[in-house]
Amino acid sequence: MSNTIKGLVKSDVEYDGSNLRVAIVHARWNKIIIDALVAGAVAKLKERGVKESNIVIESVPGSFELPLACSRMIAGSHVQSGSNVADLLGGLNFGTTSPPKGPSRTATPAPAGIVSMPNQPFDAVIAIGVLIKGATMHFEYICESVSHALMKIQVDTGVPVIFGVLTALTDEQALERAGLGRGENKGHNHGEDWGLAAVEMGSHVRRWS
Ligand code: DLZ
Repeated sequence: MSNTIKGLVKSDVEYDGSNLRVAIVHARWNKIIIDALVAGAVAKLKERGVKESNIVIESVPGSFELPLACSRMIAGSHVQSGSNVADLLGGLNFGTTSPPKGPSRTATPAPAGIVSMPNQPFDAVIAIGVLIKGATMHFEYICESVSHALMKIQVDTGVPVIFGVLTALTDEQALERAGLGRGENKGHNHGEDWGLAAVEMGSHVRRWS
């Protein structure tokens, strides 16, 4: 039994994601940790019934770029394309050697491995980044501005933006929050919580609308 009062209490309701469309936007800084978090989020989305074809994944260089990417993806284009889940998991070195796919913004027929997505608005967006404190003030500025900007986007648009940005003081803290701890405590993959939060919030917003 856990002896801590901290943490997320599991919901009594199993939210159904089978009609939801969810975007994941992730930074590429600290990629080993990012990959685990994205995989955790995707696993929970799928566990809740979100179809692979309704999960769109895009990458940006760093966490500072997440708000703009979320904002533009929500605003959306008529036809949006991005890496599908199978491509992404291949790019995460789970068995294939296919190169990671970058963002794509074309409305022309998609090349092999890129799927054109139906024009259904996103029910939730998960913004995933890993910020690890360094020697300068960069960390503080990026943490502050990104968290404020992501909150503003969800309040302004009414589309839930799940805050999947780890703000860790050490490498070890970040690894543990992705379930990759190097000691006895492997930690917990917070990406899983973010996947569940996206389905819960996406479902709530549909009900509230
Ligand atoms: C510059 C920078 C630094 C120092 N650290 C991180 C980090 O730990 N995690 C992260 O996601 N991005 C970092 N970046 C990159 C910025 O987020 C951004 O990509 C660049 O400043 C370009 O706008």
